[in-house]
Amino acid sequence: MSRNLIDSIKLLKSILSKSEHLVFLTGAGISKESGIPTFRGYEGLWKTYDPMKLASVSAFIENPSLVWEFYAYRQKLIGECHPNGAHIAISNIQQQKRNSWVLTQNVDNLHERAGSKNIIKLHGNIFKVYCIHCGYYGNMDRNVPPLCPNCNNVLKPGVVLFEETLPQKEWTKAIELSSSCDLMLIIGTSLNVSPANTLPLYAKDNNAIVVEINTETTELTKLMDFSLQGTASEILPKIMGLLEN
Ligand code: BV8
Repeated sequence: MSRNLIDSIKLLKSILSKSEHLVFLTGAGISKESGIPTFRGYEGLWKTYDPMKLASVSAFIENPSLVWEFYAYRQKLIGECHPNGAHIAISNIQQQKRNSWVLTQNVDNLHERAGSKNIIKLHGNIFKVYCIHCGYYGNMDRNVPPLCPNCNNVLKPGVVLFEETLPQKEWTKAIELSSSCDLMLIIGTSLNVSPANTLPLYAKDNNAIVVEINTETTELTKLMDFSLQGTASEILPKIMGLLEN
């Protein structure tokens, strides 16, 4: 870890200790070191696949079997992965910052499995299914594509697809928390996808300190108070360490 990065992290010590309303905003990058591919950037899923053909509502209506091939592949892959040091560090920070929340764009449940509390899943859960015809919501079963037990239509993956609005309750809560936080740690997200990418703006509007932790710069790096360049599993345990000393 570079000297500059270590010094930047140290500057966060008093900010983190004083924070009373801490929010984590996470994306696919935090799960990369658990073996789950990101969407964009080097080796990203969208370099190989077209998201609008595999992860959008129109794609699901037009060709549900193709969408289910993609989601069954990701369910299998994610099912074999485990939380990494970054997920665990967030869970440990939350032990000391009881009023902190995790707003995640990820659908892999790794924050839950790392022991985090107060989690808002902005884009749903890949192990759930939903019926767009009758509203049935339940766990994925072995059949691909799964059929609705109520009306026998093909069920949709329990994730928010492109062209699909985010769950109202979760979205409203995410705006409320982002608008009232005093510190937002933004980890492993390209901030490409709306409306999740507007949450740092709500935090900034409330004069919160916003910190980006990413291996690259993003669309909003210029907006950040701190931009810590490195991997989440390297940086988050160091940030957790600030609370211990
Ligand atoms: C909505 C499904 C209203 C779940 C996902 C034109 C037509 C239609 C829609 C739109 C349009 N233009 C804009 C839109 C809106 C659209 C959108 O934002 N599109 C973008 C691509 C332009 N948004 C929507 O459709 C949303 N709904 O707006 O409803 C509406 C209604 C009708 C019509 C229009 C609008 C729904 C958004 C949710 C879509 N679902 N996935 C799944 O399969 O997972 S999005 C997908 O991207 C994932 O959910 C993912 O979470 C999300 C965001 O990506 P990131 O998490 O940021 O991941 P990414 O790979 O991009 O970046 C990883 C980062 O990590 C990188 O910066 C990398 O540098 C970094 N990194 C890598 N390794 C590490 C690391 N960092 C730290 N450590 C490491 N080791």
